[in-house]
Amino acid sequence: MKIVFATNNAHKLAEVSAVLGSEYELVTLREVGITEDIPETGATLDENASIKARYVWERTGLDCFADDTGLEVEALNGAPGVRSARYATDGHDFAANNRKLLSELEGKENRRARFRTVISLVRGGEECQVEGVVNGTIAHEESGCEGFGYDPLFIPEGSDCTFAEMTAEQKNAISHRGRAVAELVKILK
Ligand code: ITT
Repeated sequence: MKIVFATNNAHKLAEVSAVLGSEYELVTLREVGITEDIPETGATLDENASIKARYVWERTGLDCFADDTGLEVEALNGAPGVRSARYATDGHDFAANNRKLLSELEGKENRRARFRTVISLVRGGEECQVEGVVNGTIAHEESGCEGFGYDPLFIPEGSDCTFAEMTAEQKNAISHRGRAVAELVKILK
Protein backbone atom coordinates (compact mmCIF):
# COMPACT_ATOMS: atom_id res chain seq x y z
CA MET A 1 0.00 0.00 0.00
CA LYS A 2 1.33 3.44 -0.97
CA ILE A 3 0.92 6.29 1.47
CA VAL A 4 2.49 9.73 1.82
CA PHE A 5 4.35 10.46 5.05
CA ALA A 6 4.37 14.27 5.46
CA THR A 7 7.76 14.81 7.04
CA ASN A 8 11.04 16.52 6.19
CA ASN A 9 12.79 14.63 8.98
CA ALA A 10 14.85 11.75 7.55
CA HIS A 11 15.23 10.14 10.99
CA LYS A 12 11.46 9.93 11.40
CA LEU A 13 11.11 8.48 7.93
CA ALA A 14 13.63 5.71 8.73
CA GLU A 15 11.99 4.88 12.08
CA VAL A 16 8.47 4.77 10.70
CA SER A 17 9.33 2.73 7.62
CA ALA A 18 11.09 0.15 9.83
CA VAL A 19 7.96 -0.25 11.98
CA LEU A 20 5.55 -0.33 9.03
CA GLY A 21 7.57 -2.93 7.13
CA SER A 22 7.54 -3.81 3.46
CA GLU A 23 3.76 -4.02 3.18
CA TYR A 24 3.67 -0.20 3.03
CA GLU A 25 5.51 1.99 0.58
CA LEU A 26 6.14 5.39 2.11
CA VAL A 27 6.04 8.24 -0.38
CA THR A 28 8.00 11.36 0.60
CA LEU A 29 6.95 15.00 0.33
CA ARG A 30 9.60 15.57 -2.31
CA GLU A 31 8.20 12.69 -4.38
CA VAL A 32 4.79 14.38 -4.48
CA GLY A 33 6.35 17.73 -5.39
CA ILE A 34 6.08 19.46 -2.00
CA THR A 35 9.45 21.07 -1.36
CA GLU A 36 8.39 23.98 0.85
CA ASP A 37 8.27 23.74 4.65
CA ILE A 38 4.70 23.14 5.80
CA PRO A 39 3.94 25.93 8.33
CA GLU A 40 3.40 24.43 11.79
CA THR A 41 1.18 27.17 13.21
CA GLY A 42 -0.88 25.06 15.62
CA ALA A 43 -0.88 25.53 19.39
CA THR A 44 -0.83 21.78 20.08
CA LEU A 45 0.73 18.61 18.69
CA ASP A 46 -2.74 17.49 17.57
CA GLU A 47 -3.25 20.68 15.57
CA ASN A 48 0.16 20.54 13.92
CA ALA A 49 -0.18 16.87 12.95
CA SER A 50 -3.53 17.70 11.41
CA ILE A 51 -2.20 20.79 9.58
CA LYS A 52 0.63 18.77 8.00
CA ALA A 53 -1.53 15.84 6.88
CA ARG A 54 -4.32 18.08 5.53
CA TYR A 55 -1.83 20.27 3.66
CA VAL A 56 -0.74 17.24 1.63
CA TRP A 57 -4.25 15.93 1.11
CA GLU A 58 -5.48 19.31 -0.12
CA ARG A 59 -2.63 19.69 -2.61
CA THR A 60 -2.35 16.13 -3.89
CA GLY A 61 -5.56 14.26 -3.07
CA LEU A 62 -3.36 11.39 -1.87
CA ASP A 63 -3.81 9.45 1.36
CA CYS A 64 -1.35 10.81 3.85
CA PHE A 65 -0.24 10.84 7.46
CA ALA A 66 1.89 13.23 9.52
CA ASP A 67 3.61 12.95 12.91
CA ASP A 68 4.02 15.80 15.36
CA THR A 69 6.15 15.03 18.39
CA GLY A 70 7.05 16.92 21.52
CA LEU A 71 9.17 16.37 24.61
CA GLU A 72 7.13 17.36 27.68
CA VAL A 73 9.20 18.01 30.81
CA GLU A 74 7.30 18.04 34.10
CA ALA A 75 9.45 20.61 35.93
CA LEU A 76 9.18 22.96 32.92
CA ASN A 77 5.37 22.81 32.85
CA GLY A 78 5.34 20.69 29.72
CA ALA A 79 7.98 22.65 27.76
CA PRO A 80 9.44 22.42 25.19
CA GLY A 81 6.28 20.52 24.06
CA VAL A 82 4.89 21.78 20.78
CA ARG A 83 7.99 24.01 20.42
CA SER A 84 10.46 21.11 20.66
CA ALA A 85 12.02 21.74 17.22
CA ARG A 86 12.48 25.46 17.86
CA TYR A 87 13.26 25.43 21.59
CA ALA A 88 16.65 27.20 21.50
CA THR A 89 16.69 28.70 18.00
CA ASP A 90 14.45 29.20 14.95
CA GLY A 91 15.84 26.12 13.25
CA HIS A 92 16.19 22.46 14.17
CA ASP A 93 19.43 22.84 16.12
CA PHE A 94 19.51 19.62 18.16
CA ALA A 95 22.74 20.47 20.02
CA ALA A 96 21.50 23.93 21.05
CA ASN A 97 18.14 22.47 22.14
CA ASN A 98 19.87 19.90 24.31
CA ARG A 99 22.14 22.52 25.88
CA LYS A 100 19.14 24.70 26.67
CA LEU A 101 17.23 21.79 28.20
CA LEU A 102 20.16 20.91 30.48
CA SER A 103 20.54 24.50 31.58
CA GLU A 104 16.80 24.96 32.28
CA LEU A 105 16.87 21.83 34.46
CA GLU A 106 19.97 22.82 36.41
CA GLY A 107 19.30 22.47 40.13
CA LYS A 108 15.88 20.86 39.59
CA GLU A 109 15.33 17.53 41.28
CA ASN A 110 12.34 16.46 39.23
CA ARG A 111 13.67 15.36 35.85
CA ARG A 112 10.59 13.41 34.75
CA ALA A 113 9.56 13.84 31.11
CA ARG A 114 7.66 12.17 28.34
CA PHE A 115 7.76 12.05 24.58
CA ARG A 116 4.39 12.27 22.91
CA THR A 117 3.70 11.61 19.22
CA VAL A 118 0.41 12.43 17.55
CA ILE A 119 -0.19 10.98 14.10
CA SER A 120 -2.92 12.37 11.86
CA LEU A 121 -4.10 10.12 9.06
CA VAL A 122 -6.14 11.53 6.18
CA ARG A 123 -7.70 8.86 3.96
CA GLY A 124 -10.20 9.76 1.30
CA GLY A 125 -10.47 13.18 2.99
CA GLU A 126 -11.48 11.65 6.35
CA GLU A 127 -9.13 12.33 9.23
CA CYS A 128 -8.32 10.43 12.40
CA GLN A 129 -5.59 10.66 15.01
CA VAL A 130 -3.60 8.21 17.13
CA GLU A 131 -1.10 8.87 19.87
CA GLY A 132 1.96 7.23 21.40
CA VAL A 133 3.63 8.13 24.70
CA VAL A 134 6.79 7.04 26.50
CA ASN A 135 7.65 8.19 30.02
CA GLY A 136 11.18 8.69 31.21
CA THR A 137 13.71 11.08 32.73
CA ILE A 138 16.19 13.66 31.46
CA ALA A 139 19.83 12.66 32.06
CA HIS A 140 22.41 15.07 33.49
CA GLU A 141 24.57 14.85 30.39
CA GLU A 142 24.30 13.60 26.80
CA SER A 143 25.13 9.95 26.06
CA GLY A 144 25.06 8.02 22.82
CA CYS A 145 25.04 8.98 19.18
CA GLU A 146 22.15 7.00 17.67
CA GLY A 147 18.76 8.54 16.97
CA PHE A 148 18.28 12.31 16.82
CA GLY A 149 16.95 15.37 18.66
CA TYR A 150 16.67 14.90 22.41
CA ASP A 151 17.57 11.19 22.27
CA PRO A 152 21.00 11.62 23.94
CA LEU A 153 19.24 13.06 27.03
CA PHE A 154 16.14 10.88 27.29
CA ILE A 155 16.22 7.75 29.46
CA PRO A 156 12.99 5.77 28.99
CA GLU A 157 11.36 4.25 32.06
CA GLY A 158 12.71 0.78 32.86
CA SER A 159 16.00 1.42 31.08
CA ASP A 160 19.38 2.64 32.29
CA CYS A 161 20.53 4.11 29.01
CA THR A 162 19.35 6.90 26.71
CA PHE A 163 17.49 6.41 23.42
CA ALA A 164 20.72 7.49 21.69
CA GLU A 165 22.51 4.49 23.19
CA MET A 166 19.95 2.06 21.76
CA THR A 167 19.71 0.50 18.34
CA ALA A 168 16.91 1.77 16.11
CA GLU A 169 15.09 -1.49 16.77
CA GLN A 170 15.31 -1.15 20.56
CA LYS A 171 14.09 2.47 20.41
CA ASN A 172 11.21 1.63 18.07
CA ALA A 173 10.04 -1.21 20.32
CA ILE A 174 9.24 1.16 23.22
CA SER A 175 9.20 4.68 21.81
CA HIS A 176 6.40 7.23 21.48
CA ARG A 177 6.66 6.98 17.67
CA GLY A 178 6.85 3.17 17.64
CA ARG A 179 3.69 3.03 19.77
CA ALA A 180 1.83 5.60 17.67
CA VAL A 181 2.73 3.77 14.46
CA ALA A 182 1.53 0.47 15.96
CA GLU A 183 -1.86 2.18 16.49
CA LEU A 184 -1.75 3.55 12.94
CA VAL A 185 -1.20 0.05 11.55
CA LYS A 186 -4.34 -1.18 13.34
CA ILE A 187 -6.34 1.48 11.52
CA LEU A 188 -4.69 0.92 8.14
CA LYS A 189 -5.47 -2.79 8.37
P1 ITT B 1 8.54 17.21 10.46
O1 ITT B 1 7.65 18.29 11.03
O2 ITT B 1 9.04 17.54 9.08
O3 ITT B 1 7.96 15.85 10.56
P2 ITT B 1 10.28 17.93 12.68
O4 ITT B 1 11.71 17.57 13.04
O5 ITT B 1 9.94 19.40 12.55
O6 ITT B 1 9.90 17.14 11.35
P3 ITT B 1 8.46 17.63 14.95
O7 ITT B 1 8.00 19.05 14.84
O8 ITT B 1 7.45 16.57 15.14
O9 ITT B 1 9.32 17.22 13.68
O10 ITT B 1 9.53 17.40 16.10
C1 ITT B 1 9.92 18.34 16.98
C2 ITT B 1 11.29 18.09 17.51
O11 ITT B 1 11.20 17.15 18.58
C3 ITT B 1 12.32 17.50 16.55
O12 ITT B 1 12.96 18.47 15.79
C4 ITT B 1 13.29 16.85 17.54
O13 ITT B 1 14.15 17.81 18.10
C5 ITT B 1 12.35 16.37 18.64
N1 ITT B 1 12.00 14.95 18.43
C6 ITT B 1 10.93 14.47 17.73
N2 ITT B 1 10.94 13.12 17.77
C7 ITT B 1 12.02 12.76 18.51
C8 ITT B 1 12.57 11.53 18.89
O14 ITT B 1 12.03 10.38 18.51
N3 ITT B 1 13.68 11.54 19.62
C9 ITT B 1 14.27 12.69 20.01
N4 ITT B 1 13.82 13.90 19.68
C10 ITT B 1 12.71 13.94 18.93
